[in-house]
Amino acid sequence: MDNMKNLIIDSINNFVFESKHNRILTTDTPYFEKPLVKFAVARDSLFEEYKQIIGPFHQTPHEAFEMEFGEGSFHTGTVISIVLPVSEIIRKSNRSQKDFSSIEWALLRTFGDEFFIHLLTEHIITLLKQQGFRALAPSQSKNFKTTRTDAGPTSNWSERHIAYVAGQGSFSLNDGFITERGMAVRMTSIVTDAILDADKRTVKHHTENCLFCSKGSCGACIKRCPAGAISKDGHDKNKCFAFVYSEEARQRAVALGGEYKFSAGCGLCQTKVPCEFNNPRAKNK
Ligand code: B12
Repeated sequence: MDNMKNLIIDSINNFVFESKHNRILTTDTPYFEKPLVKFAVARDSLFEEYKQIIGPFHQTPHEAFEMEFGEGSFHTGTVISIVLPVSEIIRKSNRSQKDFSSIEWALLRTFGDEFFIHLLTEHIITLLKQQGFRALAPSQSKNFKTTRTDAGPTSNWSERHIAYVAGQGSFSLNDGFITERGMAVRMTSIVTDAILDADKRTVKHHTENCLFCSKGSCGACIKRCPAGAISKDGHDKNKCFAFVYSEEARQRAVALGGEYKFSAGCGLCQTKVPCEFNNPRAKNK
């Protein structure tokens, strides 16, 4: 199935390079650069373990597929994890920010994270259908939910946990996921009944790529957070949520042409930090 994998990877790359929707209209700045695409076996036991680690509501690929296509429709298959690195121009624009996201980062939130990623997953699902397979992007499906728990908002399909299974990297002190292209990335995933070879996990511990968690050094993201939501003890999701989705941030998104419900993002903890655009632990491996 190597040909099939190559077809999927090429198709994702081409869409990111060529789509006019991967551009800020007024400046032609791309939202995303060359993606990282990795594959996980849908029956990987970690997906079941997430019912303990995250909560029983977190779907396995099997459950997500059957919610979409009906009971008994899934036997085996693959989860495709797609990491989209935020473009250098947008990352740089956010580096100089101290109190809230740059204009470019705010536009990325509505038009990159939401509209473009939706178009990209639709494109790949259509490709898989043309090849005789069924597929869905659980984060875009009607069954996707984010609920409030005491620890903060939590969804029933966590892209970072999916990326972890596929070997894309690890979590960090601030919860952000550090890939080989750093933390200033967005991610999405597709579950399919196509059987494709899986990638190997690159880390032994779920916070291995973070300098603070693995070596006790750094902690740069603590100082970058304008909401005081990050400390040596980790990330306070409720404080982060209150800041990222404040009325002020939502109105700022609208004033810039974005959507109220998506707000203006923040991402200060993902920029001007050693893990912004690469894995700071890569050289030590
Ligand atoms: C709800 C949500 C939020 C909430 C809560 C965030 C959170 N940490 O859960 C709020 C509103 C606060 C938020 C804020 C932001 N978000 Co948000 N958000 C989501 C969403 C929709 C779901 C996340 C979720 O429910 N995760 C599940 C919970 C359980 O994850 P967790 O608490 O981080 O998990 C911890 C434990 O599980 C633990 N763990 C414990 N034991 C073990 C053992 C193993 C083996 C493993 C693997 C893990 C593990 O590891 C984690 C770290 O401590 C995702 C999209 C998606 N569908 O995934 C985007 C997403 C996480 N957000 C994203 C972004 C970019 C942001 C912001 C920067 C805002 C912005 N767009 O500018 C901020 C930054 C927050 C931060 N530092 O993490 C990106 C993250 C990219 C990255 N590199 O990490 C995502 C993936 C969106 C995307 N499509 O790319 N977000």
